[in-house]
Amino acid sequence: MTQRHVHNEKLKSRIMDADAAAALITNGMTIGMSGFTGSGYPKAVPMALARRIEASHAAGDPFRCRVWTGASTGPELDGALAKADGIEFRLPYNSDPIAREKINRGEMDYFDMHLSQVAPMAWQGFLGPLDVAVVEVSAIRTDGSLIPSSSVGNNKTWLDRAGAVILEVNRWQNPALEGMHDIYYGTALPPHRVPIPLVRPDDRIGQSYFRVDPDRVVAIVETDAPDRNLPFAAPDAAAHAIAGHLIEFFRHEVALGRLPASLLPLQSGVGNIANAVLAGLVSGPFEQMTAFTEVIQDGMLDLLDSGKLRMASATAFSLSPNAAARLNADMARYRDKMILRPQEISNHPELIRRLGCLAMNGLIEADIYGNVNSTHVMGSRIQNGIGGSGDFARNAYVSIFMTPSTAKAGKISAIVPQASHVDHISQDVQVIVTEQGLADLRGLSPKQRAALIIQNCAHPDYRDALADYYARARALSFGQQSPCLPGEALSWHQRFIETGTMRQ
Ligand code: 0RQ
Repeated sequence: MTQRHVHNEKLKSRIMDADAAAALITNGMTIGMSGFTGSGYPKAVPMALARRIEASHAAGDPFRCRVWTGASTGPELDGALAKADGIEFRLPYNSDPIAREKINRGEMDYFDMHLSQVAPMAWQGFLGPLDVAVVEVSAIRTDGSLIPSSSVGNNKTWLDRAGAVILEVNRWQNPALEGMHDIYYGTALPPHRVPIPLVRPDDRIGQSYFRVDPDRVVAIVETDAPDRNLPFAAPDAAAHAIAGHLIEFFRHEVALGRLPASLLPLQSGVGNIANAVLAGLVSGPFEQMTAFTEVIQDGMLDLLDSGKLRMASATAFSLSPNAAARLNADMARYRDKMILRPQEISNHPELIRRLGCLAMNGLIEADIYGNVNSTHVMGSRIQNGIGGSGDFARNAYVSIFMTPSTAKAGKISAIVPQASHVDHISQDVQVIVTEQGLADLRGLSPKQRAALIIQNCAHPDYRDALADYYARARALSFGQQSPCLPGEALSWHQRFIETGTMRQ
């Protein structure tokens, strides 16, 4: 195998195969892995580690690890390690189905946390020691500095904090990624923190490379494997309707002078609805837009290509195979319009507030007062995690949540009397959009919100049941600020568990 992506002479001597590198990891270690929304995660060492763990189970001497990442990874990491029963503890975000099952069966501890807080908490020492970093990079330069890969995530922190460093140098990653990244080394803990000097989404405030202490690099593994790039479903009618309502809302805000004609920096969650909204903006009236977000997905590339989006700042890519090929074929051009930063910067509450981001995220359910559940089905079963939605929702200029009005082929209403779990309190939720319509909740009392959400957002199949509940809550509730009938509100969910449908 050619070594053309490892240019530092000293580090060349640490090249080994994945099995030899995985053998350096021992029982109970905490591993900081790269990876964010399926990009830039290590692909060979976790698989080798999973094989070793499987063998250790077979030999009756099992070991398990604690795994920290940027966000979700891919089947070669979370999937393989969870399948081998090798993860004892996981943070901060997971979307792998095998790991999800383990967590929901109570066999894996999971700390679901705000993505902006991972690096600061690691530095504060709140999370315990970090034994080893396993980080994918696209190349090692002559001076030993590292060219980051297709995600940045928490890699800067893992490389600085870990006792030992294992690097995967992935030749599949495009060399033209060099120069796209902006790695800011100016963060510090209180009382030494200073303002972050970023005032526009396109500001570059750091350097293009990670630094690493070469003496702590214990292994380098060369790989040549693609990221987990999943196709997006073509937007359905609901997604188109949601995009339409949202674009109409933005138009209205511009007309009232509450948003500039180029809007404000966009943050868009992951998933098909978010992608459809971005696609809708391609034919919308807004020009010279910017994005200050976590993830660059297909819709962002389309917006860049259309010329409507001037630039995008994020921490990772999350692309379909076709979009990844498009990006790779034209990386040098896209590089000038994109910046990948550490997630403590891409999701920094102070920057989100200062820039005035328009936050657009998905949800599992919202209640009639606008409390949003983004994470737990029926209040107890984790879907993915809060991800960056909390970082953005609380600090955005306008905090928008969007969802189809029903889930599971219409059997479940996404609008409920009382959320079975709350990630985003009503104060952090300013607009809710479904295919039925949009509820602008800014400045409204809980009772005003309830009337609007039921009327504008609930599916007609559930509107009467919600209105009936609300009327009885108005009559019978202990208090009248946020009228509620707790027993009945929770039975709304119970009914689904018992009958498989909420429909009467
Ligand atoms: O289940 O996969 O078994 O069919 O939840 O729902 O409809 O595919 O929607 O992909 O947009 O995800 C909130 C999970 C929405 C996502 C959430 C079931 C549904 C399906 C997924 P199946 P859909 P989406 C930036 C911001 C938190 C992180 C975040 C999320 C599955 O948006 O993870 O915002 N958000 N990050 O059937 C029962 C309901 C349900 C339901 C949906 N009411 N009851 N099941 N489902 N609603 C990105 C990052 O931070 C990385």
